[in-house]
Amino acid sequence: MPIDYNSLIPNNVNLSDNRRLQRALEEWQPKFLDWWGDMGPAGFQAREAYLRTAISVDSQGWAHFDYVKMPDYRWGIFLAEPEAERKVNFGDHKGEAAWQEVPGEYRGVLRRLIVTQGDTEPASVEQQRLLGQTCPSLYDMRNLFQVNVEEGRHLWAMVYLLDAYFGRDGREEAEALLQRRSGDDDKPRILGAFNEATPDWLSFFMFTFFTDRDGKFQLASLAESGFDPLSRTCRFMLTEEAHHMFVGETGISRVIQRTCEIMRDFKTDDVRKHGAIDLPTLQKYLNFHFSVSVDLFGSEISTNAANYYTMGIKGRFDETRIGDDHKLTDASYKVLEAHGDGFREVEASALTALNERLRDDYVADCARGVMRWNQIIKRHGIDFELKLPHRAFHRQIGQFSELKVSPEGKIVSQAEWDAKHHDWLPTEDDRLFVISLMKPVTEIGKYAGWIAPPARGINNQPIDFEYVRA
Ligand code: BYC
Repeated sequence: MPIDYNSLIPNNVNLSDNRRLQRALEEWQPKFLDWWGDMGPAGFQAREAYLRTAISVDSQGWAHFDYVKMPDYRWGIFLAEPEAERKVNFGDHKGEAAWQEVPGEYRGVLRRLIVTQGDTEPASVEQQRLLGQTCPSLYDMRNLFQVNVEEGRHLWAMVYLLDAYFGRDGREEAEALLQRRSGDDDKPRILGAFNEATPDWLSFFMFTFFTDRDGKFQLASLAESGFDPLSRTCRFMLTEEAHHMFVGETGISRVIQRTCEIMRDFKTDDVRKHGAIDLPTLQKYLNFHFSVSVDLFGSEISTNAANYYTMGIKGRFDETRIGDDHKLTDASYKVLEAHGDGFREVEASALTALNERLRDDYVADCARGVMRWNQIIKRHGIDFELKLPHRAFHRQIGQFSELKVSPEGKIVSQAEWDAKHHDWLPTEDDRLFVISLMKPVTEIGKYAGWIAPPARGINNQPIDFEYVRA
């Protein structure tokens, strides 16, 4: 079904046929716009940015590029096309027709998952709110705004599900999504990583690489859901998520590129005095963002995760491509546990180990990106390798949160942690240095000195295109 752009809320869900839902969303819309005005990109609401908007949800050319002021962005409700005869593909209900309504007994659990997912979207916009003011180029500023408006749309996606399927409770949750605030002591966002600050562009690129990638894996698992509207919503969200991870991966690639050029040209490791970010500092930022993002997968052993699966609500990554019984009642899965001053693998029930399995998929995906970053370093003939820290390093969630663990995976004493953690995580000095580089560069075609220009522009435009108009 095509997207209806004539109604107040663009949609491909026949909103005009459902007056109750339409009214609920139209009441929420001005509150969303107020929130966007207060918490969206600060200082740039009146500027025209070259943004893409969905015009159709099929794989061919759903994106349309044009200049738009962010408050005029056509946020709407877009679900991937339904799959004919779709089934519940895992858990106790495997083989039944996928649900078009919420099964009464799973209502609370489903609502909670949708709220948790929904909460991350406005949180990230809040975290990135001030970054436009220190952008390294108009190209980067445009990418930031693209990410921001799409996170806003992902919030719309979850609010649609809450309003359409959860009645009054859903409406209350939709309001609450606009009331919590990232980092707020009294009403913080739900998940840890979404209360961390994103004060500079290095953090932003790391966030879009590592934390948006959690989004990829969580959305992919929810896209397997037996609750079909959730599945279709997440499938379309995933197409937008890909660009966010591209921003992160290429952003860090460009930082590395510039650092390596300076190391090579000036024959020095001390690139800070040339206004670039040294590789050890990049490693520390990587350690930080990886560790807060692996926390987002929850505990290694989780009855919540087992229940979501058995209920048919949240599957595994690529569930339908896995060749097993999709019930997992008798299956096992290897998880790590602390042993001596290191770790060992033990067999756990595959159902309760589902968070860990998804984390494994995630870590492997991160490792591929880090390998591509290392190729840039290698091409410059530099002997340095970025590494993912051990998954038990710097954890706040799960069994490893009790331990102090080095990036190499050695369990260390509190005293050793205190002595070494400034080599492993960004120090106040590192953060101040990175922030000192964050001077806005807004001349067309110019790029800050700490980051290389991109290889190509957006939508085949040149890199000196006016991505955001003055
Ligand atoms: N911080 O059984 P456990 C994205 C809580 S990112 C704080 O271990 P479970 C995006 C947990 O809630 C994707 N609390 O975990 C990216 C539970 O609380 P209760 C977001 C945490 O439930 C960038 C307790 O600890 N989507 O889209 O199996 C920009 C024990 O729970 C954390 C989703 O997360 C944490 N890190 O799994 C924009 C998908 N971890 O029950 C957007 C939906 C756990 O004791 N969410 N807890 O009160 C889920 O699937 C699950 O809620 C989780 C946790 C995977 C997060």
